[in-house]
Amino acid sequence: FADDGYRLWLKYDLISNKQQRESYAHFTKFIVANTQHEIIKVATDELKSGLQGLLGKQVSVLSTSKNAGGIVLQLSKNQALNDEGFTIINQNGNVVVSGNTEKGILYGTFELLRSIQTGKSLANIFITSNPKIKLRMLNHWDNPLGTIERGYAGSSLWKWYELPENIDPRYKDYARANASIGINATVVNNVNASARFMTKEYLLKVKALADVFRPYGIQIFLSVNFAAPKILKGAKTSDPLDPQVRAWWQAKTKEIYSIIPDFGGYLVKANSEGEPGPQDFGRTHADGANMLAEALKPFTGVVIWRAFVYKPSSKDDPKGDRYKEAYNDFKPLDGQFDRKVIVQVKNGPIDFQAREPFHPLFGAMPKTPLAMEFQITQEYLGFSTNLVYLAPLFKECLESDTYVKGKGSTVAKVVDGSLHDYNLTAIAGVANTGSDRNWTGHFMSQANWYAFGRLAWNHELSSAQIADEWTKMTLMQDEKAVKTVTNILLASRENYVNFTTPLGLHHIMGQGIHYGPEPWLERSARPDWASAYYHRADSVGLGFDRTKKGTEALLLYAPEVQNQWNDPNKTPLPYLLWFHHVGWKTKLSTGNTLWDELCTRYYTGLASVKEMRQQWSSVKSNVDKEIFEDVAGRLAVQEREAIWWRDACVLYFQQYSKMPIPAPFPKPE
Ligand code: GCW
Repeated sequence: FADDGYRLWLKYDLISNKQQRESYAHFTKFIVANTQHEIIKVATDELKSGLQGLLGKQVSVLSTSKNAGGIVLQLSKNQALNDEGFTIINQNGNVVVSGNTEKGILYGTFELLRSIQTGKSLANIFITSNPKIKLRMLNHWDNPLGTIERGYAGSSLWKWYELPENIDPRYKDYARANASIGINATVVNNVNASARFMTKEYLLKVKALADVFRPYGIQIFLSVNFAAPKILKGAKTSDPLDPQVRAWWQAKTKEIYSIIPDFGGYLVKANSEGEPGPQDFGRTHADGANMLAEALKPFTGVVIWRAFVYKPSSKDDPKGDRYKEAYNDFKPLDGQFDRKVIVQVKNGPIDFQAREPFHPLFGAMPKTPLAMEFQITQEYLGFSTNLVYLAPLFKECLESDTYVKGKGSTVAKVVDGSLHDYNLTAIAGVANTGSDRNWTGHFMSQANWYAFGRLAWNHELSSAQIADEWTKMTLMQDEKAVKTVTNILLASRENYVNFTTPLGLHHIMGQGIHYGPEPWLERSARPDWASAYYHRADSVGLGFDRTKKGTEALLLYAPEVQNQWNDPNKTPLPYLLWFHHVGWKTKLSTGNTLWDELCTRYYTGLASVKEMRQQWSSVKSNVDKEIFEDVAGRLAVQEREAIWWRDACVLYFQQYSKMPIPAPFPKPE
């Protein structure tokens, strides 16, 4: 039947190769599982329906068996496993999936299905796997009225007005998809939070979702509006040091746990972009976070406090730079946060650009657990008309070396707690899901949801492996076609960087909407984006000097990192204009002048989109018609947009460089 993308990577279509099917049949004569437990029950159901689809056979579920040739789901006491880890081994002729907890078994079951979906042999299967990070979460920026901030895949999945009575079956499919990639927590409402989510009316709706997610090992969190006590008329103020306010949060938290006993905790955006926060009362972020931690003390929940803060900087301050603001606000608070607090930091210092250096807070707060916040939704990466596979972006940040405890002090090690012995560890992805039939708008963006989950579980997986898995599970098995699709995926992010913000340009997109080019923004700039803030083009050159001569943002990093980026002649080209104002005629390592290289990137970026279109055409016969046409159509839009970006940026910057577009490139139309 026509595939509309709804089933994501959990497609379970019949494996076409008969021999392969039979090799699996050998190990799937029965399933042994204790289906009394709700988590084991959903694992078993998934396994049954997966095998039914993939192998075309109905497998019965037994409570015990002495025979060989089946799949056994069992609890273990294995010291090599953490709470959610699992092993899959071939033992006495059975494929045995074990975990020390039911959740471990659930994740192991999905891994087993993935092994079959990607054509791996079960004969000598031997897998031990532990998640490296404790809380692997999605952050939904979903509003109570059904819109999604920066969402490009329709409206919210959550139908608040129908809840709690009506349970959309899609909630369960959402939970299945997340569990299959190890996501174990979700924040269902926007960080620009409505206080409404703290009312009993809404808590009952949230509970209905929590009940659907629980058997899939997913905990619910809520974003809170810091001014909720006052807004909901529970107190005269929302000052975190006011006893009435503290009592309000304590009572509210108690109420939440009486409704949702395994509630995960609070996510807070405070004193950022106009949201209320402790600084409104002369208090610090630590005062605010610690007050909520106190309210959560009797319970298991935690406070996740976001570090995404910046304020309008004065046009006249030559050192003013948004790059430094979160660092300046939070670094001095290291050591002051309650043990229940995690500070959540975006991957880069500005805002989810197509390429950013890692955030200088990573490694700078050894006494505070820091969570990673990635954005899966493509706010600055072409919404859902551009094909951009994000695993390379995520990996680039995770693998960056902070050097704070010598070489090898990667961002990943900060986030997984191994560098500074953080106990609480978390990673969040701003979700790209919505009510579109295929969940993510652009069909290929499903790969980004998938990749986020896989990397949250194990940041050591490669972008290529994840792309390969996803493609095989979601699109096709044919080796050649798989190769073509994974090539498209793997090149896509660099292509996007090239035709939008090459060489370390950033934040030159349309104001407000964050779509398309608007490098001329400074002419109408918001005060906080002031003074040609981000590209700083002038008659001399291009780029933002963040060295000692400039805003000094570079000084926030360890000396080894500064050394990598201090000297414009040595700075890797992808980061060049992040840190330096480079003369138009300066020769780069490519042999081109800055101007010629800039043009080359914009032109070749466009050429690479044309190439992606050709590559996609070549797999037409391997892809379901509906999906093929949809992706092909979006790639055509992407080409139009790449022309738009190229022409806008080349012509705009040419006013400053006053140099001709180099041969052999034609003039923009
Ligand atoms: O990226 C920016 C977005 C805002 C968002 C903010 C944030 C939720 O443009 O829409 O608000 O970041 O992360 O808080």
